[in-house]
Amino acid sequence: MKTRAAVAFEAKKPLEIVELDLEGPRPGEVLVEIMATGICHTDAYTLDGFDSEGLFPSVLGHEGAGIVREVGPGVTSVKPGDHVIPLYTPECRQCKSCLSGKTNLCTAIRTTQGKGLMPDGTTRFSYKGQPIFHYMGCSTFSNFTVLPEIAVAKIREDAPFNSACYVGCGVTTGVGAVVNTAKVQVGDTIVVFGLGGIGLNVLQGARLAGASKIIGVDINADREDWGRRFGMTEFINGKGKDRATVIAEILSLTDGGADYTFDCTGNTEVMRTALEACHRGWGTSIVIGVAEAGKEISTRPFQLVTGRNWRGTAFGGAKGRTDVPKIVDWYMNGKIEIDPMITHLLSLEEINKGFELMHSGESIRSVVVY
Ligand code: NAD
Ligand code: AHE
Ligand code: ZN
Repeated sequence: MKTRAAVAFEAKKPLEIVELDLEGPRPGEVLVEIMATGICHTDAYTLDGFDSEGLFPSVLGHEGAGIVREVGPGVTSVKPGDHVIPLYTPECRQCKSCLSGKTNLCTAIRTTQGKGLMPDGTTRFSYKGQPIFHYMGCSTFSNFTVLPEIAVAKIREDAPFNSACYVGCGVTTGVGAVVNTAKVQVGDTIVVFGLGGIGLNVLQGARLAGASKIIGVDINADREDWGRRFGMTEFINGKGKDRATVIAEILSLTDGGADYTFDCTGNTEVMRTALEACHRGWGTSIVIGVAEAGKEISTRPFQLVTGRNWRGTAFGGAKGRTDVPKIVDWYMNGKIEIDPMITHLLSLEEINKGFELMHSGESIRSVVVY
């Protein structure tokens, strides 16, 4: 079949809207009509050439929601007509990682996914006879896409696609980092660095968990109002401030350091600040931001010797097929908010504008509606 898609032909170039050829689902795969997709900073990072796994030409996008239109042989867990969210972190429930009960990082198809291929080592997309790579196993910047069955979460049918798509990455990553990874408890103090599409969801996760002090740090002053809207109690404008100054402000606000800090910037200097702003003896810093290829984190080992913990999280520690439908329920029941963070609705033809709005700091989340 044919599908309209925004293709990343080259790094650092705008996406091009073209008609691609798309092969139907093979055994264990499903064809999904994507109804809406968010634009996450990770898409921009890959498009900008910062991803060590970045491949071109490819169909980016990993924050979608849609409807199953066809299933391949052997598919039993979903059927045509089901509403689903694609999962860049699948859940096979059979691999060593899934069975461990210790991680959400299913490894069943990670190798081929990182090479832009379906589990059988081939692509379903092509343009003028040339293969086009998949991205994060999702490729939601195409109106139709093919996914492994283990990489879709079935969701309730009354959830609007324009909002539900954000659960495919940003909402789950931010809220999940608080409730699954950090397991923030009532009364804990937390600091969020970077109040964008992910950071605001960390804030609302902390509010949900009953954190007593919720500090936000950003270099964009406009983010103060945004932060307060989602539970932030104090704001630090980090623009022009060195590490020692930001840490001193946090230590003074938290009686010696935070219980949990979260990096939602991808900046390795900020990651260090986030670790060192943790309380001596027990504070834990959680890396959510994705750093550019080649970047490394550093700190004095004494920071760890004296009891600070450095951790990371992908997809908020959520097990996709199990947890994503629950997070959609949380939204539908009013336990968490999504709609106010979706600042721009765009057509596929306007998708490059979504990247510009992100880079200029004007948007929280842009959603492309097909
Ligand atoms: P975004 O562009 O919406 O937000 C980034 C925010 O960080 C902005 O408000 C920006 O002003 C702020 N910022 C930038 N530099 C800063 C600095 N030095 N100090 C303080 N604030 C600073 O991006 P997003 O979509 O929220 O994504 C945030 C990061 O999380 C990205 O690195 C993205 O790749 C990553 N991410 C990781 C996961 C995961 O599973 N680990 C999932 C989604 C996104
Ligand atoms: N491909 C990059 C790493 C990118 C990365 O860390 N991705 C996160 C999700 S970001 C979503 O917006 C993730 O899930 N990581 C775990 C995984 O298995 O990819 C690189 O550095 O090579
Ligand atoms: Zn993302």
